[in-house]
This record gives sequence, C-alpha cells and structure tokens, in this order.
Amino acid sequence: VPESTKPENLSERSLPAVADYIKSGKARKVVVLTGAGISTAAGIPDFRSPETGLYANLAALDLEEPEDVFSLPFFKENPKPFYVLAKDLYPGKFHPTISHVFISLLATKGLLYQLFTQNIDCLERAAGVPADLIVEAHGSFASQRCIDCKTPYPDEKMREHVSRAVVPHCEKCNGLVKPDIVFFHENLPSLFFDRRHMAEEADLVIVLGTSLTVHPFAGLPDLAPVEVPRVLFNMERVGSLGSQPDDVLVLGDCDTGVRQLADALGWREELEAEWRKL
Ligand code: CNA
Repeated sequence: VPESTKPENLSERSLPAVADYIKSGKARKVVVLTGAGISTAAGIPDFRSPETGLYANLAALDLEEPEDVFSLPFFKENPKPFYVLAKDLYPGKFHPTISHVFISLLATKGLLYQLFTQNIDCLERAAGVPADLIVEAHGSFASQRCIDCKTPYPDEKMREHVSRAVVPHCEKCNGLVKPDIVFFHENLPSLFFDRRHMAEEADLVIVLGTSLTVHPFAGLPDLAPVEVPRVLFNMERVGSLGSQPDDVLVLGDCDTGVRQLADALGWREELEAEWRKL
C-alpha cells in the first residue's frame, strides 16, 4: 500500500492506533485466526519453519513426503508414523502461550466474536477461551473414532495408546482409530462453514502465527470488508495481509507483538497475571 494511502478506520497503520481503535469501542466483533506459530513458544513445532518445523524433521519417521503423515490413503497403509508424531503433539504436555491467553482475555472482555484455529493442540481451550467461541477448523485430538465404522473410541484408551505410540484399533470392527483431526483432502468440520460468515461481520481481524497456505482457512482474512482493520502477528508477511490501507503488520514472534498491544491497551498486567495462573 502506498504510504500516502490513508487508512479508513485507523488513525495510522500502527499498533498504538489499533489499541486506540479497540479502546474507542469500535472493535466489538473481533475475529481471531491462528495457526501453529502461536504454539511454537509452547514447545510444539510448526510445519513449515525452516530447521525447527516438523516438515524439516520427518526423516526420522521415514516418510517420502512430509504431507504423507496427514494423508488418509497413507495412514490406511501405514498408521505408525502418524502415531509417532501424535505422541509428541498430544495435548496435556504443553502450556498455553501469552498469545493464547491474549485471545482468552479478548473473550473475557466480551470482544471476541469468534476464534478460528488451525491448531490441533487444544491450547486455546486450555487458556480458557470458551468452547462456543472456538472453531477448530482442522479438528483436534479431543475425540477419535474408527475410520471404517465411525464408532467413537474411549479417551482414556486413546491416551494410553498415544503415550506409547501404539496404533489403536476399533473395539467393534478392528478398523484403524484416528483422532478427529482433518487430514489432507478430508472435509473440514461443518462448524467451519456454519460460522465462516462471522469473518465477514468482523470489525477487527487479528491473524497470529500462520503461513496462510492451507485452504479454505487461508481465505478467511479476505472475507472481511476491505476497510476493516487487520493485524498480522507473524514471523513473515503472509496471504494478502499488508495489501489494504487498514492492515497493520507486526513481524517477529507473536508473543512479543501481543505484549506490545497489551501494553498499548493497558492490559499488560492482567495478561501476565492470567498467564501465570494457568
Ligand atoms: P505453518 O504452515 O507451519 O506456519 C506457521 C507460521 O507461523 C509461519 O508463517 C511461521 O513463520 C510462523 N511462526 C512460527 N513461529 C512463530 C512465532 N513464535 N511467532 C510468530 N510467528 C511464528 O502452520 P499453519 O498453522 O499455518 O499451517 C496449517 C497446518 C499446521 C494446520 O493444519 C495445523 O493443524 C498444523 N499444525 C498444527 C500444530 C499445532 O496444533 N500446534 C503444530 C504443527 C502443525
């Protein structure tokens, strides 16, 4: 965007201007979009970061293509690599980050309209974001079922199998059990499509820690009207963020960016206190 193009809703393209916009009461329907980057500080590797990302470290699983680990045809042939990975990623081992708690704080203040997350780690729930405000667009490890007869599989047994990276089988038909996370070419949960319109109704969009490469999720930031401010907290510029006059880019690690926004809002102490409580 040329420097001369004036934003419509923000006084300028900066984080303090975003804070003023929120403080003025103009942001009542904040839509938050998240990806693996908000959980890297919790110790969960993302997919695509060079060197630390899962895709850079899958050699140990003996896969030809990293994507295979989330492919249903591959899983049917060889479910083991998925369960080796699941052991590392399974919820219960990790602690929410400042960014997760910031989203929870937005909810506490009645400003969170909807959170759409691509993450399967359940850390938003762990940070206290109310379940009815979360769309887990790629599913989660919270439930699991047989891929053949669809019979749900008990949580406790699942936990026990995953902790040993042992593949669980259906108690009814002996089919393979898979957590309800969305593999490549599988449909997203219907909740995603039912609630997608909420991104069109947003008066502020906050995007955190995602490469915006996986569709249809990656299209969400473009649903909001063009004059709606969009803020990106990410290591790199992604999607169309930065191309509109009211876009603000906060490049770097998202916890640092979020703390700066919390400072500008006067929420910093509350944010840190909530984080320490968890
Ligand atoms: P991705 O494609 O790996 O992209 C992550 C993005 O976050 C990149 O742009 C990074 O530069 C950025 N990033 C990494 N660390 C930070 C940080 N500390 N601060 C700011 N930015 C950072 O991941 P996406 O979520 O975009 O891709 C979608 C996939 C990844 C979804 O299907 C997820 O299920 C899947 N995934 C989820 C998890 C999880 O649940 N925690 C972990 C790994 C992969």
